[in-house]
Amino acid sequence: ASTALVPAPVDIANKLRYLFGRNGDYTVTDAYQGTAWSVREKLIDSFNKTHDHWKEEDPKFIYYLSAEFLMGRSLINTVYNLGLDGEYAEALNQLGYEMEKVADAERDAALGNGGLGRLAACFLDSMATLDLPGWGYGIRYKYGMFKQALKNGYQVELPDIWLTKGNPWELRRDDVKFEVGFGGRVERRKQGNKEVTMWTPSEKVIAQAYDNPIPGFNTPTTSNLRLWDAVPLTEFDLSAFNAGDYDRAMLERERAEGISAVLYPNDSTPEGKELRLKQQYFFVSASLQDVLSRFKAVHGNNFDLLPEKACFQLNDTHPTIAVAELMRLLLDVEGLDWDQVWTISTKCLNYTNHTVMPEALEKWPVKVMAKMLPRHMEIIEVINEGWTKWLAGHLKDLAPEERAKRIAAMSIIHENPWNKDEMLVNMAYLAVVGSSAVNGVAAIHSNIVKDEIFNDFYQIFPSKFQNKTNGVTPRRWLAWCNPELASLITDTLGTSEWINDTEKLAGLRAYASDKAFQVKWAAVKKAKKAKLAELIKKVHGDEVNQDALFDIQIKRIHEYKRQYLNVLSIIWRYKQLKKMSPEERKKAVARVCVIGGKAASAYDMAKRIIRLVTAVGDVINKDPDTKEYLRLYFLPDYNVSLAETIIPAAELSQHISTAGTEASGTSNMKFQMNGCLIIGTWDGANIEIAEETGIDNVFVFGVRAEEINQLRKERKNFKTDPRWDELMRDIEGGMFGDKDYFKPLVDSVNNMKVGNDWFLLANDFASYLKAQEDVDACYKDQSEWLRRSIMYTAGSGKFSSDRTIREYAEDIWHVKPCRPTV
Ligand code: 26Y
Repeated sequence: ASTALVPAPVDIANKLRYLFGRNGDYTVTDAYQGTAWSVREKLIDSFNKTHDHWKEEDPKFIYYLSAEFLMGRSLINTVYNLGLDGEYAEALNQLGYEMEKVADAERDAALGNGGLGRLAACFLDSMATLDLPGWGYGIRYKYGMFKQALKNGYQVELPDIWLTKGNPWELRRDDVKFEVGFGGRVERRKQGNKEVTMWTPSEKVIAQAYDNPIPGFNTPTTSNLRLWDAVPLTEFDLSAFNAGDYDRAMLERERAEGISAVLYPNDSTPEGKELRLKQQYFFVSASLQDVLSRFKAVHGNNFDLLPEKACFQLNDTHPTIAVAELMRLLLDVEGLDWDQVWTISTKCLNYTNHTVMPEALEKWPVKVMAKMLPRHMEIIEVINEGWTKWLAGHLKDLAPEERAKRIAAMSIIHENPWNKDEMLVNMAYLAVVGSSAVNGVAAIHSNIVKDEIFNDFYQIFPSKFQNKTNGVTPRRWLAWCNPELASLITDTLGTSEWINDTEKLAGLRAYASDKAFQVKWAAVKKAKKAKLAELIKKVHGDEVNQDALFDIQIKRIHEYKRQYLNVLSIIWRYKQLKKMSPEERKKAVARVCVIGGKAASAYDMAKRIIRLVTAVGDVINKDPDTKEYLRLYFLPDYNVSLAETIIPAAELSQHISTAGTEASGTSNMKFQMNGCLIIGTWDGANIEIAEETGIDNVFVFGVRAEEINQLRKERKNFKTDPRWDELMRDIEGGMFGDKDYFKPLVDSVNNMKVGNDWFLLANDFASYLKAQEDVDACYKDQSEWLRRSIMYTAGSGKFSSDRTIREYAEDIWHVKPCRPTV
């Protein structure tokens, strides 16, 4: 029976009584657990209804294959998306709790590193909201992204133990499991007059499905994120235990569980670890087997129909082994021929690139691949043979050397440029050759994809290449994380339709200069700033000036994102304040600067940058001359939930990557939606944000992407700004202590070292300081600042992931909405 008839407060108490053995005297965590387990049932009702409908209609599905889904918390999102917020807020009130506090007891599901993982989560929200038949597929990591703590100002990493209290947002599917094999050998046998290929893996594990229902907003649709857990085969094969081989069985358990144990905490700095390839194959194989088994249940062996029923989006190169796995399943298991399979497979697959950095494009040694996935290595070799042969024909008009050079440059299997004895499988090339569409994630990035990274391929298949500018869900990133601003917007526009149609936010432009409206707008920002101030107080014990400009940079710590440049400008500001008289200081714009983000555990330079932030903060925040005017805090353990508190409070956000390096950025869109001004380079989605907001409303600085190559060549002759030189001497001289530890940081941007300052901090330094002066001048004119702030939100319509997903659905997936009837 449905729980709909049980009043929510009773249902919450029932859940606590029967699932947790609690009888009154609840803690906040209890209140969360009871609420979550109660909401879960409504979610499952909606999930079942949707899937019954989809089963009946049999529409084409999109499967989003991603090694990462950075979901964050679910309670608030679920009750709001299902329209149960009033009912549960009221229920909790009756029990003596406040929804917001209760929601705070939930642990983040942090199964992702950063932008790429969070994008996947936003996409799921939009797919469900748009009623698109679609699932996410990934790995149910037992440990997600590490928790970051600070010890004496240095990053330390702690395990993310997120499942210990159970997970009300998932459903284990005991009837959905698949075998996934590794290693072993490949043999050919005659079967009648046909030769068949048999792969006998030396190792097998079971992929066990867990479903995570994804509620759409303002629709009965609830879709699904299916995550795979790796468990040993012996669990299901009692004879192994009966044979008395207990030790071996236990070892096997450990080995199997190792596959889904932990998310690799690297963002864009790949480690060629075999376990990572194992993870990739594990989830890809299970997902493809799952899709094919459902397809066969309805359409039998009519595989030519597959591209009309299923398509897969490869979220970066991480799931690219799907090209070979789909081929293998159709060739070896289903017995189709190569040509037919190649046609089907390329029709079903599409690839999104998220990075321009060549070192972040995955390449696996042929040796590793041949050992772990011998049949796949064979298939890739055959694909590459066919591909290079086809290329030779296609390029027949080129001079022989030129042709050979071009073919070598485009070969999926090629030499390791740093080690001539090693051959590599280039996963990005495999993805480009093996799929129908290839896209970048912002206009500038898609151009770099076409003109630089895959230019040879673009020349041959121009129509394969597309742009799909990223977006973020306006539900989580505006409506639910900033309900105060959301009600002001709804009251002003006279409708809440903007939550489904963000283009309606443009209606706010008419109020941008309206004084009365500006006052209300400012009051919301002030309330959100108070919340962030509370958090700073909790973490650092300091009270901050809530009238100061809240200046934020939150993202993974990376040299190309240039948090270091931000710190340099903060030090410069500090030095200027020190020189001023107390009277002069009173005229300065006060700032509270916040930096947050995790450094990959092996990324030494990024860890030094974190230490520089904390060391500079220690000096600045204590200085009685300046502490009224300038603060710098590092907020540890930046994650989705922290972002939901920080972003609504931000007045200025920094997106200052070297032009041409940040594929898109997505937090820039979240800040924009929340009326936060941007200081940024002409990079990634900043460009499109500036176009939508009005370029004069954005603090743009720095060199352009087209200039970068030349400037890098000339960097050793670059005459650095005297202020820059002074700051380098300060850090080197120990102004912030730890001189030896900071020395490599200073060296990394030193123009006397050929090839150094790769990210051109020194080149952008002067124009950055100038842009910061413009920020101060603008902030002094609060009415102008507020006008711009309103223009940001008003201009953010384009950056809803609903728009992005609609474009994917129309231009790449060709899937159509399919809404269950209520
Ligand atoms: C190979 C492995 C170590 C690896 C793991 C994670 C490589 C890359 C990543 C993550 C990349 C990532 O998050 N990229 C970001 O994707 C966002 C969504 O498209 C972009 O907005 C952002 O600019 C880009 O850096």
